Amino acid sequence: MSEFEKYTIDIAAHPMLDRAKELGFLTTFDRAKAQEPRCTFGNTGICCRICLQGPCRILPKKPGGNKGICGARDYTIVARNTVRYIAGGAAAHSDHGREISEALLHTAEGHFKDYQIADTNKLMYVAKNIGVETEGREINAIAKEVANAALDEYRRIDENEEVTWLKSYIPENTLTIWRKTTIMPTGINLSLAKLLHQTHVGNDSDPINITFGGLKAALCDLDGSHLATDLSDILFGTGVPVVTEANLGAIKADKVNIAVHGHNPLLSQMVVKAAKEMQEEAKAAGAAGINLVGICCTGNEVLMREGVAIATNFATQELAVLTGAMDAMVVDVQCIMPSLRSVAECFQTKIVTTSPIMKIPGSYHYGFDEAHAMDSAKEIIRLAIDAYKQRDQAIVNIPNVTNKVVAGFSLEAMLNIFKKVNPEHPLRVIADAIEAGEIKGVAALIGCNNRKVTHNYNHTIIAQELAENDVLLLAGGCSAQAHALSGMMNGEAVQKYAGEGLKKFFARLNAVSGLTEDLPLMFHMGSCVDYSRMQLFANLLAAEMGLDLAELPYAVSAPEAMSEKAVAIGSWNVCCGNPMHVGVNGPTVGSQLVDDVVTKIAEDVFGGFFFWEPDPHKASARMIDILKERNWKNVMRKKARDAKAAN
Ligand code: MSK
Repeated sequence: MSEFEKYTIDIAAHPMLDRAKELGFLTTFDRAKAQEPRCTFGNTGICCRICLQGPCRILPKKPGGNKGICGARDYTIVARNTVRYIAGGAAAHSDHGREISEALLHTAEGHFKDYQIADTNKLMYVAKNIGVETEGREINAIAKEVANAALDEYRRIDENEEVTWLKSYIPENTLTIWRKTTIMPTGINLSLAKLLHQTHVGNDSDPINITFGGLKAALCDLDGSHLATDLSDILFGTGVPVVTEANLGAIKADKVNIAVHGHNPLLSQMVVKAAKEMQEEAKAAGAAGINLVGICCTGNEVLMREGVAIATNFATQELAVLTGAMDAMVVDVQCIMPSLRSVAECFQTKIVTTSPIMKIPGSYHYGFDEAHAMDSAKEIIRLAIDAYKQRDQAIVNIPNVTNKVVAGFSLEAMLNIFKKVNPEHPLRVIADAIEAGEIKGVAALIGCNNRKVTHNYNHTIIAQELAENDVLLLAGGCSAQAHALSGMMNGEAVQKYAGEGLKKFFARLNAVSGLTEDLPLMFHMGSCVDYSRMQLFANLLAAEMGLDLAELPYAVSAPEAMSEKAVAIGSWNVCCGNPMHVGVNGPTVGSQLVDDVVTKIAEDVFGGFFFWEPDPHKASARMIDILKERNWKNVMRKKARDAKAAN
């Protein structure tokens, strides 16, 4: 039994934490401990830091202490803090989408010679969806117009013109609710700038108005994510089922190891391509070749499209370096710990930052140039090969832990499997299973790791209990990686954890899927921008079942939510009508009023709502109850309709 069991349930992490202790390196787990006890003001969102007079805290027992210096009440402070999280998250996702849009435009114009349009079917699908003419036109002309339409989402300043992507993917009745509540975004940049203006000191103090401004920004997150997913598929291909492995054992002692980490696939895809061409250079340096592994959502991107193995997820990124066998960690944007540089100093590892907006003091910065992407990728790989030459093999210590992973389930890949059962109406396969009571519904498992809970524990318990109760699972982001690391993303896990109904459902699909492996316990749909795939899945399933999104037996869980992006993602899920579980304290708990709005009133308005539940057993039980209740209501509605028709 490891002394680190309270930190993480990942058995590969335990020996690495032992090693950190021996080396005197304080990991993120130690740093989290050092932060205890947490400031209750900050922890509940009632600390205001938006002007230089602060920080102001809500101190109800002191005369005048129930308001900030400017007079802002708890509800104003909590609402402002929460929506500023959303603005940060939506800016990150959307800017990622903008970079992909620019890359598609430059590729179509012939300026980015190393990129090509990999999926013309997806291009045609997206073009038709957003109203771009395809008939008789050249591929590059269509791609250019699609890329410009995506960039218009950012450029638009006319407040009467709505964003295109949401309009083309979201059911009309949901759009109507968004319009009535004035949260339908116009331009992404405009909406985010307006929200920061709205929450400036001395501006909006109405918590409801602020919250709805935040929801508009959350929909910008969905819009930017959706176009990022679409355009990445066009540029790099749409995921198809792949079989690979996960956990630190995917790092190989005899190879030049390179981890790709972050979110944006523009660089990592090129590293994958370059690595294939540079195996001989690695061999000339004495290695058996180049081995790529992924961390966080860049890892998910190259897993989906290229079958690259997963090394680990967010909380344990430092541990990949502690193996002593990581020669380079190439990072792009978001979720990259600044501490990576300090741990890398203990070894030969090069931490290579590549984005002008993500540098770590003391690490190696290589400005990635998309116009010469292949050359850039090759230079970065050469750095790793040089580092390998300096590696001390005597100190390499790679935990012998890997698990089989069956992943790569873009929505298109899933539909292709369902089409083998029902070619005309592929999602009828799921609808029939729900209506027959074989499965209770669908749950999307998403989000990060959060040091306030034991690493990967909540993810695992919730997934296992939902599966045992016949809930079909989708997974993405670091949540998907948690399941991959612990061996829950393969066919064997279905036998081990699924209830009888879910087993029967998978058995029918396995009989026709044509895959070399049985389907896994959950469909890994990609990175955190790819949660847009999950929402599209929900939209199509609701249409197939003749339901509104708010009636669909579909729920979402982020058991270890951490980032600002997670706040934005949770918020757009609520706007879409989805029950949204969060396994850590919500940012609104400091104000009863704002908390009631997002956990109760939201359901009356959108059909979706947040619920905070740190106990994973209670969380899965509540999700199952929600799915059962939605199913029961749907049966009652149908009975009422049938009775009316019979009269
Ligand atoms: S990487 S946002 S820790 S899912 Fe997308 Fe993981 Fe959350 Fe980052």
